[in-house]
Amino acid sequence: MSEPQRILVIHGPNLNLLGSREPDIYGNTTLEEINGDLSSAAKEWGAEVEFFQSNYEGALVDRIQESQSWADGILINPGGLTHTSVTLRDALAATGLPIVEVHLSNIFAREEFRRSSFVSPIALGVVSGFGAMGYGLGLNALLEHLEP
Ligand code: CA2
Repeated sequence: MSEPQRILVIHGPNLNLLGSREPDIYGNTTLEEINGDLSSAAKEWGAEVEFFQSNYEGALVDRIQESQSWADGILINPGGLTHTSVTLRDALAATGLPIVEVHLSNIFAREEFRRSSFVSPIALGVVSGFGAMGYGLGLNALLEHLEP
């Protein structure tokens, strides 16, 4: 049997607030529930997932850099840093790992400033607008890419 694929799941700034505010935009599911569902799906698909959430850009960069030594891919919702951070994009690109970008909301159907992403050009693909379900879709796509 082949080794399990190891995936780092990164949640950017403010995503720790999920389920408590703005349910009309981001839904009622908490981050804990999203991680729980992803853990179950990963188990079913024979993969291993590790989670990291931070409100600090530097902490996210450190975790991404460190993952290069063990991870096979990264699933990330960069939160607001999606639209602002060259630093986060550089860290992701430097790993050389396949990246899947996830957004709960459809960023293309919202304010103008949300319609561009620094991460998308270096991502394998983007899932945007399907709420919490998007994380499972993104993980599935990432694992299929790693082991078709
Ligand atoms: O749709 C997404 O997943 C976003 O990445 C979420 C970010 C936003 O800045 C992006 O444009 C799109 C915001 C994350 C903050 O999440 C909150 C959740 C609950 C209450 C307040 C903020």
